[in-house]
Amino acid sequence: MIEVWTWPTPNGHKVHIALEELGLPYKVIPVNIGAGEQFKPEFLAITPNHRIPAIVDPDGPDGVPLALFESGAILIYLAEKGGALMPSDPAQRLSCLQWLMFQMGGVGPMFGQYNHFAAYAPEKLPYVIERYGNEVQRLHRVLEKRLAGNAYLAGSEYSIADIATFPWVRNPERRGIDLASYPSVARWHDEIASRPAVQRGVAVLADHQLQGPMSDAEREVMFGKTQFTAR
Ligand SMILES: N[C@@H](CCC(=O)N[C@@H](CS)C(=O)NCC(=O)O)C(=O)O
Repeated sequence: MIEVWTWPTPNGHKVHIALEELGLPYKVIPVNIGAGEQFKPEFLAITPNHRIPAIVDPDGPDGVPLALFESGAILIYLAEKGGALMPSDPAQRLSCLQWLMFQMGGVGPMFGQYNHFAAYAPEKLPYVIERYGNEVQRLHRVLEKRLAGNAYLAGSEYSIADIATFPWVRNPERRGIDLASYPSVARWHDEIASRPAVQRGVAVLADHQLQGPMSDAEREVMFGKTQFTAR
């Protein structure tokens, strides 16, 4: 059974949703990133980047066990293994990969930086918050344009590109986004949110989600010396 080393964050949710959509059996191994479990030797043996998600598939390619990190690579692997969630038409497949890369290189990092500077940074730096806030709005405009003319990001088929992007677009109020300004993104969001597999995916470890402000100890692990110690 596939082991999923994970935590209930947008990057973790991508993998939970894909596994639920594909109906692949999996075992959740919680990695509490606020408590520093991402730095434990057993997790570092799977991913040198000490970030969730990561998977271990004892039945990898050619039956050889496989450890994999980076949510985009994991989604491609799972889609290929499950034989779904990636269009087979060559042009649509590339479109799916293109929007997956757009999420991995744009939406994820930019929304993440916005969250950090707007919600967690000890000092509120107007230039930085404005820069990432503008980038969040710009990326929503790109999604809006794409989804105004297409049912899904890859084109006509629901795919791992949607699964990668959805967890970052949900809870838009956290990013100062009103989806009423992006009607096609709202239509796409609501349709995906209503899928039973998506609802099961975002419920994984939901009871572990951070409630209220971060403690000083969590802050130190995520943003202090523990995070940046050479390992
Ligand atoms: N590019 C990576 C990003 C993974 C990532 O940033 N994961 C966060 C949670 S969403 C994490 O593990 N953070 C732990 C930390 O910052 O120490 C991916 O998509 O897998």
